[in-house]
Amino acid sequence: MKTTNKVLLFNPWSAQYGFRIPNSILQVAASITGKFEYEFVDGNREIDCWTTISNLLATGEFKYFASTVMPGPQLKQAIPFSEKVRKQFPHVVIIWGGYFASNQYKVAIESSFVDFIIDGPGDYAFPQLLNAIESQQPVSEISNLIYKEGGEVIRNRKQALPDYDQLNDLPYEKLFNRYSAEGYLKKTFLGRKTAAYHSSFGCPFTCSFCAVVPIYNARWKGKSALGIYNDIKRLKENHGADAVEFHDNNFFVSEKRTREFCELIAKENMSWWGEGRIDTIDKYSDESLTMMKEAGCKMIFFGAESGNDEVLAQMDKGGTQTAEQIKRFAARMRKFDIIPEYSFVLGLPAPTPEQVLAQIDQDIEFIKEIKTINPDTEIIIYVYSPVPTEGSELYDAITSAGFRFPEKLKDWLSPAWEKFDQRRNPLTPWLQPAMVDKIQNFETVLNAYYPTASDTKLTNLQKTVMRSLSSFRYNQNVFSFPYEIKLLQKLWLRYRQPELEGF
Ligand code: B12
Ligand code: SF4
Repeated sequence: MKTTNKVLLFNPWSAQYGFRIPNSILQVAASITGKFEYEFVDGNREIDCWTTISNLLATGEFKYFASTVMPGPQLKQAIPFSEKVRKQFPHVVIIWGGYFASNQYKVAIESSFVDFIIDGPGDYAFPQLLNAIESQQPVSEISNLIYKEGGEVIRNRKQALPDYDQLNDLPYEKLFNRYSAEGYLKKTFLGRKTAAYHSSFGCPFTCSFCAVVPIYNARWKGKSALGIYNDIKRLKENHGADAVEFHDNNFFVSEKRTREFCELIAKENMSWWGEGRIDTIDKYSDESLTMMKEAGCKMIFFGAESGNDEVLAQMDKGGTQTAEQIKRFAARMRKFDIIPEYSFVLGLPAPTPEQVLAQIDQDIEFIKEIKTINPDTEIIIYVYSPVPTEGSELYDAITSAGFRFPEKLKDWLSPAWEKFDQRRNPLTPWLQPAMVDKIQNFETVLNAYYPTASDTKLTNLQKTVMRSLSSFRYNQNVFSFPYEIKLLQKLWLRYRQPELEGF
């Protein structure tokens, strides 16, 4: 008999090149493996993605269109495709999950084309939802679920975080049968075939600007070191992976887990990268940092955020990070030859425009100081884009400064909101265009003066030319209209910009 309740798992387009293993839909697929039949569609790997989707749905075998949705570029396919599915295949149930869906759930569920939202981890909630629909049972008891009933938006309670080690194996083979593994294991500064892996839920901190907080409420749960190692070994042995990007929000929460992982991975001769907190890893012993270096850890991404202790206190609730520590830690990492990749968030609200600008200038000076302490430090600059953590001090500040999110799902498709998502040009009322220009021009000059070590395309000669061209501007703080630098960056195209590419 023909199956009619298959699930189409969709990863909307998110990157022009350097496609990553789509761990969100892969993990969701694992949750229904053996229970429901499914097919992957990865917008990054399709030439005519809508035709692929509509051809699959037209077979009549699919009852569910399930899409992961991050803010930014993914909305460009997630929104119009979901709308078209509703129009052309009205019997198909549309389910969204992922960071955009969970954080902007009101605007998404109020649209006429999203039936259910998985709020946070979908590992238990998704199969439960499908089972309930199939057996026509109520969904009111399913945790991590948002839906509409009688015109009212219902947000069910959140459940405890799943135990990563108890989840089904990730169905890599099924994904790689549809899309070649080669297209996902990409060349980076880490290795020739870099895999993307996600090994923990959430984060134990509550930074007031962060999108992880409203979803995980300061909870974190990691997979065991052995579990991570076994998966990575599988990717190495079966597909030749020689490096790993850890996509966890905070890979390094547990020093014990990191050390256990280092002991296991050291013999595999692989390079790896992950995201962590300065105040967490600064507590690691020298022995742990040595183990990490020897086990292949090349670079760590840190939210340095700001060089102002007051701003850090406002942003980093629950943390202990200070400006002094950020500087000291950059020097410490140099000793262990692990590159710190520091991200800064500039342009936070302040009572007057003068104060906003003064804060930007102070952060620029701080970044330059960090570069003097450890020139290898990679700097990533974001313009502050608020995430509504209702009740936080920062949320109150931004709403009283007049900031509002779009009221209709489709409004998120406007170019201005897309830029907002990419944290490049937020529509925040306290930031004047000249301030945004200053931040971006400084970044252009900085990137030219210190070309990023993770760029595998720029030659040493190109780097030297960039540095001499930008040296006057950098040293004299002359950042306006850096057209000559932009021209060169454009010429040597695809100059790597982690702030745009996501990493
Ligand atoms: C990989 C990644 C990317 C990749 C693309 C991913 C892809 N799918 O191909 C790239 C590098 C392109 C990317 C880009 C961006 N990203 Co991104 N990205 C991530 C990252 C690191 C991992 C995502 C992932 O694979 N997670 C692993 C899976 C297993 O976890 P998960 O997605 O949470 O999935 C679980 C649940 O959410 C749920 N679920 C998720 N999807 C679905 C779908 C269904 C149907 C169901 C039922 C359930 C479900 O169930 C899953 C299993 O429990 C996350 C952070 C993170 N740790 O998740 C940021 C993150 C999602 N990105 C973010 C952002 C903002 C961006 C950018 C838009 C901006 C930027 N500068 O970073 C850019 C856009 C760049 C561009 N191209 O212009 C933010 C979102 C913040 C927010 N406001 O909501 C995050 C949270 C990072 C952060 N902490 O700030 N990103
Ligand atoms: S430490 Fe990072 S992931 Fe955790 S709450 Fe802060 S910004 Fe978010």
